[in-house]
Amino acid sequence: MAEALIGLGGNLGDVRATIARAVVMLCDGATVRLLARSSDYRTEPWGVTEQPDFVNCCIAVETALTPRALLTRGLDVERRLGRDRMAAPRFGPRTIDIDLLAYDDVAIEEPGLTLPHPHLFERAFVLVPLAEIRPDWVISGHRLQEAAEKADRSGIERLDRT
Ligand code: PH2
Ligand code: MG
Ligand code: MG
Repeated sequence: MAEALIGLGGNLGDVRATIARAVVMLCDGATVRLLARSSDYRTEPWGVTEQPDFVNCCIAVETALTPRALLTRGLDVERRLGRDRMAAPRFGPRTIDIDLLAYDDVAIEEPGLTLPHPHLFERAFVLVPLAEIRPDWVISGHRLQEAAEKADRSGIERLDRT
């Protein structure tokens, strides 16, 4: 069994409800088991700033799937929740985005799958929820708690439970 960190986010529709459904669909309890789930956060859009705010969260899972199979499961859940990759520009609005962020201490560079996620440390909307659930996890020599403290947290607001 491996442990993986997954980021979820979106900014179209009822995102908190969509994220909740995505977590259930990802974690079947057999090959993927939910270990921890962060709070939801309202986050200012990064990359393309002229779009609605996002909601982001992160989960930690225990899994028997390979990194590639876990990625494929995430893409499949995105599709089943109505995400149309053809319709959306890069960094643009989306109903749901599911990103595989880390998988044990595996390093992979393949088409469509880079681990750890290459832009993790640039993105407070990923670091802050990750540090909430896995403060002591070390990625590329950085403890997540310290990385989150260094990140620019302006525009990141923790949301109360629904
Ligand atoms: N995802 C993007 C682009 N910009 N900004 C925030 N705040 N949250 C995201 O999840 C996000 C983003 C593309 O994946
Ligand atoms: Mg993303
Ligand atoms: Mg993605």
